[in-house]
Amino acid sequence: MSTRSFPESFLWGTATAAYQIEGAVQEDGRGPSIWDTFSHTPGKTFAGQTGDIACDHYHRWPEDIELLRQLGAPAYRFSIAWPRIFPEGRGEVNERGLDFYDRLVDALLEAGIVPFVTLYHWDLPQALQDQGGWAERATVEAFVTYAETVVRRLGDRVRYWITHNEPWVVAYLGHYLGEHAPGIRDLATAVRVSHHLLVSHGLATRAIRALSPHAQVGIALNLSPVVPASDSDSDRAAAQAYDGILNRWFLDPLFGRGYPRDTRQLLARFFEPPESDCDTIAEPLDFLGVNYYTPAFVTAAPEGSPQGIGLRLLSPEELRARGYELTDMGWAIVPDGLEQLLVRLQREYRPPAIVITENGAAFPDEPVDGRVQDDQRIAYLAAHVAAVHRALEAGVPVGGYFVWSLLDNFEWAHGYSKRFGIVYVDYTTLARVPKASFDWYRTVIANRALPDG
Ligand code: IFM
Repeated sequence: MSTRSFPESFLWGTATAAYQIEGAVQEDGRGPSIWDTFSHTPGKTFAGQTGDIACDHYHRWPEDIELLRQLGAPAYRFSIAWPRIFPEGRGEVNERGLDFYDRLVDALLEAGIVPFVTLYHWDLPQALQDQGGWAERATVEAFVTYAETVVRRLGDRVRYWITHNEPWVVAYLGHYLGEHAPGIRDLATAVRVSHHLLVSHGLATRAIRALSPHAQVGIALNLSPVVPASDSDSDRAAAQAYDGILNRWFLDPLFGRGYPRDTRQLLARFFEPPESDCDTIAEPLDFLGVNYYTPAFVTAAPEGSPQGIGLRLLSPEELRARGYELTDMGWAIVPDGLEQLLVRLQREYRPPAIVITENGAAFPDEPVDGRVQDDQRIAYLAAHVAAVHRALEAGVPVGGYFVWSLLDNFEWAHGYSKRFGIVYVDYTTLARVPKASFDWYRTVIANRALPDG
């Protein structure tokens, strides 16, 4: 009997997102999204790759549900493509788009799998971007209408809703660093966008509850412990500033404290969010979704650095020089960071429940004789699940853990060059090959425990 067992109610799962797996971008009335535009713009993604076909999940979903059934995980997290539901972002509903998710939800339930539905995983309808996108308050209203439309259709069967995935990434990679769609590079826009995302979260949460009183609503934040690169005052101040931008800017208003004062001051010359919106943002959460991959290692840097506010993140070379093992993304592998993060969240915010909505790693997997022996991923996942277990023992209310990702998929600007899946996808044939980590995870789920050792 393992000493690291998990409660029977613990929700094990895997996660995916619409644009990363679906393909079929022109099918059944789907409109274009900002990721179609961005990925088709030369120079934006690895080798010009796009999500046009991706894993072809739009056609192969029965096969993917069969994989989920074999895995035995009680839950599955996926996202809905807004442009399938509203091809123009608002206005006329595309019933065929809703039908797709309706069938998917029914099939999941038939397989005994609990759906966790993310409403916004980055594929804004291009028509809304043409009107200013998330920088415009009108997009908030369009999002709420979209959320209501989806909940009206699926809310009788879907209980768990995630409004947004990683609003920091949407704001900063999409609107400040320009590495994600829509490719804007303007800090003021990024801060404004972060505020609109949070307001839309609060309003959508209210709307979901009004339509579906049994709903459990959360948001998935990308959170990391922030580690100063040295003990110097300047590095420690930079780490404090970055913690404000990455973590507290989102957590504080969600948990009813308003925006953190230090970060507000730091960003005031770019955008000052109206305090009057803070009550809306603070609509109580049923659970906090945590996406964790790696800590952020921060050093002070002159004004005009990539982060624009006197700091920068350490590069993969610098991390390697410090002895960290890295994933294929160049991210340091630090499982203790997850435990620290969870303990901090519990101590400082007391969320009613936490769900690890994403955790996983990219490694350069290749099949050998039809088998993908991804031992590095197994080690990564085992160490992070162990960290979750330690947090549970310390009293953190973690209710679930979702591996990112079920399938190798379109890793945004990296295209198909980074493989996060526990199932290998051959992009020539679109064949799925469960990796060794799939078998490992299946055993953990079946035993509700990590093997000893
Ligand atoms: O693939 C992404 C996902 O869409 C959001 N969270 C991080 C993952 C890995 O980069």
